[in-house]
Amino acid sequence: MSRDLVIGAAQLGPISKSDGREAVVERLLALLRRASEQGCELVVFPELALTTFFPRWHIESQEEIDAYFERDMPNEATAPLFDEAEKLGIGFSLGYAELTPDGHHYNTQILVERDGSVVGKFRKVHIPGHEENETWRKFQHLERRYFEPGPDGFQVWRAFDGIVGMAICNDRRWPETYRVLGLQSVELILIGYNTPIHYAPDPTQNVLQGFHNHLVMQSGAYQNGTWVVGVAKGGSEEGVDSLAQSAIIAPSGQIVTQCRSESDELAVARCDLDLCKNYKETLFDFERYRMPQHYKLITERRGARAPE
Ligand code: ING
Repeated sequence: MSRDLVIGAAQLGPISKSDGREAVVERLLALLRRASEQGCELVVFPELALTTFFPRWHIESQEEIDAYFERDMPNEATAPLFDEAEKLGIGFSLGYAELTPDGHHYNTQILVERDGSVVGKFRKVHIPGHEENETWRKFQHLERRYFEPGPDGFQVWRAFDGIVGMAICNDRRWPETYRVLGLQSVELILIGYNTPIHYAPDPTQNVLQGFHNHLVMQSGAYQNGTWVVGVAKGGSEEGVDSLAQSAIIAPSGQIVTQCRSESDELAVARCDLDLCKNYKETLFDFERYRMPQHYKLITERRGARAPE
């Protein structure tokens, strides 16, 4: 048996501060149309895909901050993307900054089915970086100032004839993300990211960014028997270099396709969701082999504690 889904990882190059959403949506549309020509049924765009990565700046004015957020989805700027996708019969997932009617700020990713219906929204759980302006840094990473953690955790949805979950950027570094999705029988995890190459708290990690990116996503895929699609906004954006290397990863943990550039690029793979069974029903048969009575510390304890 096979349950093939053709997926496009739609990597973006940099978005300047001065780029309007309309210009960005034109780039998304170009990738969407290319994906359609290549037979894609699902296109995955990166985290915060409509604007520049604004948490790199300390912005004083709440009005200026809120201008990076979307109050509705779709809205005027993104309607052409939703309309074209529906017309082409392609589903997509898109990351953006969300300002809810009751005033919550989330780092959000939406999933839309091939018929244009909204499957669901995921709000980033692990918010990285710092809260206060740290002037010693070459650039800021103020996600913890601008975003609240998503209140709904990690959910899955029945969509695209499979079981689909989402995670955003820093979420991908945590094994709990994949496991919580794995325990809901996830078959496909969609992840967008913006990862600056320079890591100010420990620059020895700079040279390892590409390795760590693939390390965590390949491990998460293998250890839970799921497909993982990781999509970057990469390249040099407002003077900050960000990792590209978008990839589609099989339940074996192998990368089946990967972007080669740091700009707008589509990487396509035919993903057989039935391949998940090879892992979920053998080595990682959770019901048979997991020992949750020995995993209690994972939810009981937040920080590590050394023995006396
Ligand atoms: N970016 C980062 C990531 O985990 C981060 C978090 C912050 C990395 C600072 C390096 C330095 O890739 C996002 N957008 O979560």
